[in-house]
Amino acid sequence: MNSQEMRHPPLQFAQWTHAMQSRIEQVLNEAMPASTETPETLHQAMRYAVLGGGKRVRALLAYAAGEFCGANVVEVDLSAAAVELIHAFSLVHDDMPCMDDDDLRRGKTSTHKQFGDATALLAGDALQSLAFELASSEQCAIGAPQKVKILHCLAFATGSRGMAGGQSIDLESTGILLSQGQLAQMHALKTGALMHAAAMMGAYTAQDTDTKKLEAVESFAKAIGLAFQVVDDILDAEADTATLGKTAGKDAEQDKSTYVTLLGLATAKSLAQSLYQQALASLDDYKQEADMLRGLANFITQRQF
Ligand code: GRG
Repeated sequence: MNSQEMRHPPLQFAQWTHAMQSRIEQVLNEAMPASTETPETLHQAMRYAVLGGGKRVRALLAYAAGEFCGANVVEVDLSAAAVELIHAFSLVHDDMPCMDDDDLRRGKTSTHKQFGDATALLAGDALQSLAFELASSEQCAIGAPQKVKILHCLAFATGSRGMAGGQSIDLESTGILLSQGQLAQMHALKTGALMHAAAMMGAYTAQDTDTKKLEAVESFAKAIGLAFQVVDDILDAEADTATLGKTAGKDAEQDKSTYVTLLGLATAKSLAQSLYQQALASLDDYKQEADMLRGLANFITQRQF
């Protein structure tokens, strides 16, 4: 694979992305309680936070890793939905005044501004529970051993050694200049852990995936998870609020260490490029079965929002 070719992803990847984004929207729509079901306000807030927005990168990672390992797309659906629900839950809580305090998310008013803090808190909690309910449900048509691995992976990535831990470090680090190593560690937990889980959940869906393939997914996910965050820092510094659908320049405003403040824009961009190459290198031993993962690496590093 010539990595330069991947800077212009084949049409096939664009079509696949579109199809998978529509698919996950439908899976989530059907899996969430109706807004008319009691308690209506809570269910409306949950649906508001999840549906009709977001790039669905984590679901795409689950689907692409599943495809790479030979899983059937239907078998990946509920894992992909679970990881998107956890992500949406984290965004709802992240936007609240006690965390990052932001009024805008995915181009619309953030959930706590729309429904109030108490309902937003409950909606986040309920989304987290729904994620585990779906991934463990009978409709999730995979074997019990795979299900246990998937649930363990998602629980670990969400907790204090994953996303919640990363957020805690983030809150404690405001106004403090972190080293590049400390920054990478914080992001590996806050953002990387869930991306890693998404990819591994897709991979675990397939039966009897060999260790070499699992290691390839693991090393791909680690590189691309960090690349995602480096690009996020670049976009926070360079893009505008309308394009991002969330408040731009937030990191500087809150005096946070970022890859841009630490390395400068040009070096941060080179780092994103080298992590992209690292992610591709994890897949060197594989042919077309890894094409959607390769396309996704390109999508993540070239994104504009
Ligand atoms: C996990 C127990 C527990 C509590 C929540 C609030 C919190 C702890 C964690 C926050 C984690 C967080 C918000 C990380 C930021 C990750 C990030 C870069 C989000 C933006 O992701 P995109 O660009 O968003 O994929 P879309 O809208 O496209 O889905």
